[in-house]
Amino acid sequence: MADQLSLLLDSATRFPLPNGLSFSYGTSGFRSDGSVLGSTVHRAGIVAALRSLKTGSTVGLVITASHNPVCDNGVKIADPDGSMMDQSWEPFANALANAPDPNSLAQLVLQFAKDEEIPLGGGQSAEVLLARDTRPTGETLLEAAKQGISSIIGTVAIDMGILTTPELHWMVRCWNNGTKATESDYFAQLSNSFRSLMELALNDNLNLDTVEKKLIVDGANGVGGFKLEEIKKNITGLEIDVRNTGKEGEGLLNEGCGADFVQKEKFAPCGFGLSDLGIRCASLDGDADRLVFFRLIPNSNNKIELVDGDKILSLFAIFIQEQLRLLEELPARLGVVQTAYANGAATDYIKNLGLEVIFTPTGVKYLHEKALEYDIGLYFEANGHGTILFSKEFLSQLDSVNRELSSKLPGSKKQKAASRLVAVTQLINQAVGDALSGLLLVEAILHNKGWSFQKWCDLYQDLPSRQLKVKVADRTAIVTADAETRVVKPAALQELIDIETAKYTHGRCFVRPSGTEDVVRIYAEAATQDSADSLANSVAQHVNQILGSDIKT
Ligand code: 16G
Ligand code: MG
Repeated sequence: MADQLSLLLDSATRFPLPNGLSFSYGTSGFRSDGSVLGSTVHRAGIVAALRSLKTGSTVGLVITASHNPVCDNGVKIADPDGSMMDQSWEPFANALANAPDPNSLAQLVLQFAKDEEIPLGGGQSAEVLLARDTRPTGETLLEAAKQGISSIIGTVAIDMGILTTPELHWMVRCWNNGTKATESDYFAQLSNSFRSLMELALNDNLNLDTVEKKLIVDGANGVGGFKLEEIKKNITGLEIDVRNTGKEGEGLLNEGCGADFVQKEKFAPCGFGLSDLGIRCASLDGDADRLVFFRLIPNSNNKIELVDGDKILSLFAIFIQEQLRLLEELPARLGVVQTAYANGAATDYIKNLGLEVIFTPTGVKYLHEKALEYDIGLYFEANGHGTILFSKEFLSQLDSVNRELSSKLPGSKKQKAASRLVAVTQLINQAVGDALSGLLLVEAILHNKGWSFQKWCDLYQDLPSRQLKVKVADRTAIVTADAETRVVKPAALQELIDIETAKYTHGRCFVRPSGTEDVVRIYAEAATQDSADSLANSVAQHVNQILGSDIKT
């Protein structure tokens, strides 16, 4: 134990906490300006090493700040099944990140290890897979993570290179499942399952000419674009043109481009213009775990028609439901998970399909956890992060149904439905929302259904909505309940929101403290854009009056 203590002290001395700063493991890990994150990433490395020791499995650590500006960076930890680190460890991660000096850091580690019965001293080995995105601070921070990991005796860091966030989560999951886990395995799994799904559309008497073959993808000048360039080499039936790949001269990461920009601004990303009119387009965020689709509106100065996470979710739900309907021998409990940001029209549409819809607070970890409760759990945030989870039992039943149908009724509708479901389970990332796998699944579904982009857009009409953000003295003064749909503190605020909302047809409004920025967010929805704007504005004013703030959009 003496060796462990001195190793920790030495290592921590090289990464002192910057003066006057504090760090918090927010909705998706630690995030801040990349230049001040050395100690935080080093300490996240220690947390990851302990997590691996505790679980007796390989865990992951990824250095990225997703859709944030290029100067930011961040770090988050993936659990052995590829999902986000268990929330019960966040308080320890926070305490460690803010330990004022090497001594208190070492004491925290030793105490935590004791409380959690984590074997220190090298008796048990541990493994952390590492990845980073393309940010300039990534390389130095990766080194900090490696040093944090190796400050726990017996732990090995394995650098998987520059990856999308979902690739790393996928690798951790495969590594622990004992299945192939390299990047080329990931590419092969995506392109093979995509090919299978596309082939299942053949001979279905569909007018496949209605499905435009061309897709233009905005890579946000991040890591997803150049990965897609690799995947597309092994794909037929779809012409993918990747823009904003982050190559020299193509622009800065997430600046005027990327899924977050496109979804919030409802404008085409840079590099897109008049010549793209009528073509189906998609946008990834900087670390490729969010995906939205769009199309330019003619004569509108690059305004777009947006297909957000809600509509991707709806498309996936219809497709899965259609296959299941053909397979009465395969009963499955299908659940759809959304957050309060889901457009009311989307929720109504999905409920009208006869599906169960449940709500969780914002943040992938909450949605993912709920979706695991179903045989097939579909989850999406409106911002484009989501996936489909299949339970182990369902996967094994599907496998046997598929085998049986393939031998007894090859080529039948039922057999094709089973094979389609099998392909979906392989194409969609079971660890976390993945823009690249989601994109290919959308394309394969449109192809199977013979649907044009227009047909997809027309599933339902979004209710007009408005989002505002307000900077307040202390955003934690707002406490919400019921999946963030109601404010419980300060109680007077919810009463005012109710009064304002009641003034509008189809009015809906909620207020929540952001988990990633020092602001309070306001979301309002109503029958017309003017009413949604005015509802959001009046609620923002109430927040302003009650908590003291400046209104920002
Ligand atoms: C993070 C979350 C995302 C959530 C967003 C909310 C992950 C991987 N990402 O980007 O799910 O929608 O934060 O941000 O969990 P906000 O709390 O600032 O509104
Ligand atoms: Mg992201």
